[in-house]
Amino acid sequence: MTDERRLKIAIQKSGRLSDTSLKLLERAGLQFSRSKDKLFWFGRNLPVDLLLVRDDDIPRLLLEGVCELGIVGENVAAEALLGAAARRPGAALDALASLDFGHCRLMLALPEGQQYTGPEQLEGARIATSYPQLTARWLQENGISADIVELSGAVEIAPSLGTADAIVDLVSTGTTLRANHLKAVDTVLESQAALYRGPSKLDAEQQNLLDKLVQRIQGVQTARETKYVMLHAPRERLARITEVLPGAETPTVLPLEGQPDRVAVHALCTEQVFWEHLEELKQAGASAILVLPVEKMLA
Ligand code: PRT
Ligand code: ZN
Repeated sequence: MTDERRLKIAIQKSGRLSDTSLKLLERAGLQFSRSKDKLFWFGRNLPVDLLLVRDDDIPRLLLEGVCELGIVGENVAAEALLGAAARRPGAALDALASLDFGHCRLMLALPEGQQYTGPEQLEGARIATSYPQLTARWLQENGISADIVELSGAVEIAPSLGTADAIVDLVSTGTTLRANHLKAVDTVLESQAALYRGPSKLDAEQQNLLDKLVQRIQGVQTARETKYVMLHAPRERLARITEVLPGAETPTVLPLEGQPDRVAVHALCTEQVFWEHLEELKQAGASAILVLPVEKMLA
């Protein structure tokens, strides 16, 4: 493929999403010639290159067709898209897959001592946030008119400085809020990292490559959630065992040498396997229970 037809994927250069995004692409079989501080890593085994940028730039790079795919938090994409759609109606990105990392919530938080009775108490209040678009939409959905104070960082100190009555900010563990004597009281948006596709037009060969990549990334995702379970069980308890195995397809049942009443059961479990499941399996008569990770899957 000529240089300009090579696909480009944007990920965060350094931050909470960087390592997991890169690992995901590597598990999908992409290899890059790394350059430690450059923004651009050349794809070695496929005509797919990597752009390493600030997460906030990813939606714009996709919308402008600089790259075809990007991994970014749903919070960042949603905020940018609301802004872009206001300037240019119809601006949109396709969310191809939620990636189950970078989980957080965009939340309304109040000073600890204050009661929260509902959004209506925000009428006329000053709300500090780095997410003015999402905050404005949420207020509008709730029929509230309030003042949005846009800050690019350190939003959590605004109430103690007296520049805001409340904040809307990202929360994961809640430690930052607690340290600033704030409490989260309402959710504006739940978020995780997701794979996005920009609107740029592709030729057939590029489209094929993109489809293959997306399928592989989805395959990595499914494999991460999937476990291969092997166990021994009394033949007569097979129905019960299959019932307990979470999200199992029809299990493979194999004879056990010298033990006509017992069989080996192998099953692909597409839902999380917890200790509780293993305990239930044991109770149902299973033994030698093994849970193995699945590295790759292609349905
Ligand atoms: O430099 P660049 O612009 O690329 O990075 P950034 O500083 O804007 O982003 P970064 O790396 O902090 O976060 C990237 C993405 O990770 C966010 O857009 C979210 O999608 C996701 N994410 C998940 C989070 C958090 N969890 C999170 N906790 N982003 C930010 N935070 C902040 C939160 O606002 C709080 O101030 O981390 C602080 C600690 O949170 P607590 O609740 O654990 O105390
Ligand atoms: Zn950022």
